[in-house]
Amino acid sequence: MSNKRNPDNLFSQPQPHLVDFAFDEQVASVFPDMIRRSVPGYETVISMLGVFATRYTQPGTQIYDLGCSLGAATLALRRHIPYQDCSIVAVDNSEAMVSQCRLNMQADAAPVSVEVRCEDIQNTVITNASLVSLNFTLQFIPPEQRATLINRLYQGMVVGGVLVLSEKVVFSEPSQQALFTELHHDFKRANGYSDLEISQKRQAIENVLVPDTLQAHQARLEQAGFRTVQCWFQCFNFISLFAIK
Ligand code: GEK
Repeated sequence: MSNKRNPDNLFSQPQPHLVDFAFDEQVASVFPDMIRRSVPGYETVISMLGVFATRYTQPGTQIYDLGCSLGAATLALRRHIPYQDCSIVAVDNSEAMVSQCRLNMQADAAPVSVEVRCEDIQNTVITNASLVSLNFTLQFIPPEQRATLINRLYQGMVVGGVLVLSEKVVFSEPSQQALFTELHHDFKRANGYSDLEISQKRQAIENVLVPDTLQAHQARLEQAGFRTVQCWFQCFNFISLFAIK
């Protein structure tokens, strides 16, 4: 991964006509800085994907990183897959993300092959998968289409395979929701974002990133047929689950 870390100041100036957030060229160029300063625990989740890869990938299978952005999760997986006959399919529907992700994969020397595809993950055919990563991506899929996607992932996985699902979540109890939102904003403030940046980003993303509750995620995974569903990580309103077929 390139060490270049352009600072995210996309929302630092007042924007009278805020448009919905999009993963365009501008966002791709500041993305590593943006996601680390915005998602509490992001680095931990990325590095633990390597631990899941070591334990759960199986020889001769495929590994999918759905919503790969610049490939941080892809690289964590790639560097820890113990079998050289595995291959990774990394998918994102943002052209700007995919072109930089391809360069990041070329610059990395790990032996497992990676195909980076520009497509909607809802159209990605999943077969012979021992590990699927949805690292902060399902939250961008329209809520009514999420169960269909999770069911399809389950169908395309081998027995014993793992789905790692990381998400921003909401809480059904209003005071809990308010408290975790405040703590998340405190985290962003501590990372140098101003109140203006926090509020403009919040407005721009609210129609685009639609979080579910932890319980809704667990129920959806269980309904798809996963035999073990565990929440292994939480930092404020960000969680990660793993589900074994
Ligand atoms: C990481 N996993 O660094 N099809 C394909 N890609 C999509 C779709 C879709 N329907 N919807 C959104 N995306 C990464 C971080 S970021 C999370 C993932 C965030 C892509 C979108 O283009 C973006 O690159 C990614 O999902 C979400 O571990 O920005 O909060």
